[in-house]
Amino acid sequence: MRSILSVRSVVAFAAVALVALFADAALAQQPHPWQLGMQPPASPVKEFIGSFHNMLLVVITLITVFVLALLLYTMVRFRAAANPNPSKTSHHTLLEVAWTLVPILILIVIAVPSFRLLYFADKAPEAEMTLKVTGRQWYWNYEYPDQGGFQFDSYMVQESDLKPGQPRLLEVDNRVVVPVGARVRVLIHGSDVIHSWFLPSLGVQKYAMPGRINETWMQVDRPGVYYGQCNQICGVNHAFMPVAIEAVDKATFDRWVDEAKKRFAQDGSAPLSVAEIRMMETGSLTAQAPNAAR
Ligand SMILES: [Cu+2]
Repeated sequence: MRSILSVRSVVAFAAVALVALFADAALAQQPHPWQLGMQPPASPVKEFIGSFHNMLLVVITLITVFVLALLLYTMVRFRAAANPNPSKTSHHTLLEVAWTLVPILILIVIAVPSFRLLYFADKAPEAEMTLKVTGRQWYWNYEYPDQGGFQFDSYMVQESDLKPGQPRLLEVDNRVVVPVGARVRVLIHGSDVIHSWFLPSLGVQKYAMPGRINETWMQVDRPGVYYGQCNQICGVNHAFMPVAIEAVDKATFDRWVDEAKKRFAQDGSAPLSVAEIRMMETGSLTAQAPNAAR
């Protein structure tokens, strides 16, 4: 009876832990104090990166433990006191072939998934939409060429302007909005110096180079807000040009695109945020006075 109870309590604990895990995963994706390991994956590329990382961790742990064991064995077994007449052997054909071949085999084992990952992350052959990202000193510009061609700038929210729940140094005035589950081709370039568009939980990290367009892709698996940063030193305000992506369902995305197109056609101001679109649906905000909510 007692053992059944303990099994039950273990199952209950596991269930609570799982719920907590998924509840946490539904929150905004950003770094946390004392975080260990990488942020939870939210895209197929990041899933792949995670499993590749875990495989490498096993390989490197085995190698390190093996070398450490060899060192300890050698230090004890062949110490001067235990081994007063050292061997004069300088060559051992089998051993030399082995320590050449085994590392080659290990590298091949690593290279196969490594190249698969490189090619997987490189391009999305059947992308549903395109996002153009331009790095500037010191903010990002986003363009939706196949959604009407509108574009907008995205600046960091200053610390004094942060609203409750907005992360310091990560929140922006205009988030990138993408539909959940859609394959998004991302074209990245820089208009002044080299920047880098980095979104840890989506497995995206690409240089934004002047005079060149880099391509990658992302597919956000679940709704939420995902934070990233510029991670190529680009000047004095390098630390203050974060990236924020909001993944929403297709219907909300389409409404956001409609509003964004209208907004730019009218006065060139920023598009409605997803929060503002939701407020419009509940009637607490009208399309005519969008700036009132800002
Ligand atoms: Cu930068």
